[in-house]
Amino acid sequence: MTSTPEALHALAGCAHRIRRYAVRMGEVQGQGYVGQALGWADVLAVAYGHALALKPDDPAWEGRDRFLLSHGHYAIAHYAALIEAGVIPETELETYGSDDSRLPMSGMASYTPGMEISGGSLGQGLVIGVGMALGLKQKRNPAFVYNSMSDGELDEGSTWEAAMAAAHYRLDNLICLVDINNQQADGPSTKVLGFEPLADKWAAFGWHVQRVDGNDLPAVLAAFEAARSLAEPTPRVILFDTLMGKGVPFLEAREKNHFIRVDPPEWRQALDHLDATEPQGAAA
Ligand SMILES: Cc1ncc(C[n+]2csc(CCOP(=O)(O)OP(=O)(O)O)c2C)c(N)n1
Ligand SMILES: [Mg+2]
Repeated sequence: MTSTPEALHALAGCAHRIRRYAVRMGEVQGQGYVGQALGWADVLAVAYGHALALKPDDPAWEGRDRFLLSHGHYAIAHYAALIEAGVIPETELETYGSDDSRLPMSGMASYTPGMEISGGSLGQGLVIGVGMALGLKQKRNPAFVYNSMSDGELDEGSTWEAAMAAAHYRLDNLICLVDINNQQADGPSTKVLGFEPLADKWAAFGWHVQRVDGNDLPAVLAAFEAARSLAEPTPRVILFDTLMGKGVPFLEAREKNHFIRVDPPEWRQALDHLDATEPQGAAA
């Protein structure tokens, strides 16, 4: 896909619907990790609306690209993307977080089609991703492994052990996507444990690095394309600077967005804000 106006318009529609599905799941439970979903929606739109090889009717298809949700608390964002991709029916979002639902509050591989790993304990995705990427290479399977992770997971030693191993094994089929929203449960990520200069750190670990605005769709699309087409035998990381709550002004303005609990009418207001800026023809 080239970044034609039509292609970008289609991706903007994907991102809009992903945001809407996430807010509706927040409304179902009255709370949730909705700010992350709004901030990460543009990256998910490019992943699920363009980059990933998958068969919605056969989520376990051997040739699929693997998308690992390392930050399991972003489940709401991932469910929204799986609905957009046609893996999960839209009506199922009404069950979000309830007993017997396939959509529990944290990502669980055994519950949800299209969920490759169980999350919750942060810093595990890249470790698993290294093993998967190595295994795919040994089987001569050309699929990519995408590890989706948060900036809080940069504080985990396991992330950097895995980064070192990925470069050692020359895993050019591994693409790590990091959400730099500069937020954690305990405050701004850079105040919890400083990680800059982040691009230099990944480069020093032997990775091909890009850092882009994760809410700028053309930039996100270009970064995915560059990561996929690179000829060098190195793993690739894309550092995305994002804004939590993106698209809903009263959420964007909140200082703490790690876990959102708002009054019932505010979920409707959030949907109204999204719809007011909806790309034409993007309605679900
Ligand atoms: C190994 C581990 N340590 C601590 C936690 C508790 N915890 C849950 S979410 C979170 C914040 C992590 O930062 P990030 O994912 O960047 O937060 P967000 O951007 O979603 O606000 C923490 C510390 C955990 N889930 N796993
Ligand atoms: Mg964060």
